Amino acid sequence: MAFELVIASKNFSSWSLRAWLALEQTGASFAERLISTADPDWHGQIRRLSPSGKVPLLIDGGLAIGDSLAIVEYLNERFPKAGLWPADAAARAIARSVCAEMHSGFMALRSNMAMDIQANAPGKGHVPEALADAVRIQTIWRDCRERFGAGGPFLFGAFSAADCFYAPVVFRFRSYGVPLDENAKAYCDAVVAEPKVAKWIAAALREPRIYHG
Ligand SMILES: N[C@@H](CCC(=O)N[C@@H](CS)C(=O)NCC(=O)O)C(=O)O
Repeated sequence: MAFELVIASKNFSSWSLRAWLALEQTGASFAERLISTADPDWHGQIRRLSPSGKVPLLIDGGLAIGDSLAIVEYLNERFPKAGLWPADAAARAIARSVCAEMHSGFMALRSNMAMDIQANAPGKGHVPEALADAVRIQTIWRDCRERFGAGGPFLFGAFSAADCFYAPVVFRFRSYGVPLDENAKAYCDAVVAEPKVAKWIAAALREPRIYHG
């Protein structure tokens, strides 16, 4: 049976993006169920579908898996050849570490510079704490690229779960004009040009820019 992925609006839902990119990377066919943040009842719609009250939610037959990181791990087990995690053990450990850091951290960046792909608001949210998160993220990117990135333009060379996890940050940096070093600029360019990511951006740009809080 094909997968179903429940997500929220592509312009705004950063956690949805992470799981969607990972699922696309597997090459599996899936149905997408998008709950629009333009619907005043979108929170209710999600709560009625998802035990955690959050998206993304991956449905695989009778199994409903919540949380982007758990979804990535499940997909990696189902599709070990999809390259979600790097093949090299050291690279894989660091990839998991930087995904976990994204998953549990960078609260200042997340709250002051929410993902909004359509936004063009340089300077918005540039509070010191959020800019400090941006500096740490650029250090992570530089370190991954230098140590593990020889095989391609992404954090671990080929596109991996780490890029799924940091793609929303790329959009935040672009929307809010965060100052970037040369390595980060090149990485951001590579991410937005990646075909799966470009497909998501095109869909996000077609959406109404409405978010009922
Ligand atoms: N830790 C979760 C976070 C999921 C999350 O916060 N999702 C937001 C959308 S980006 C959500 O479902 N919000 C619904 C609501 O707050 O009602 C994950 O990694 O998937």
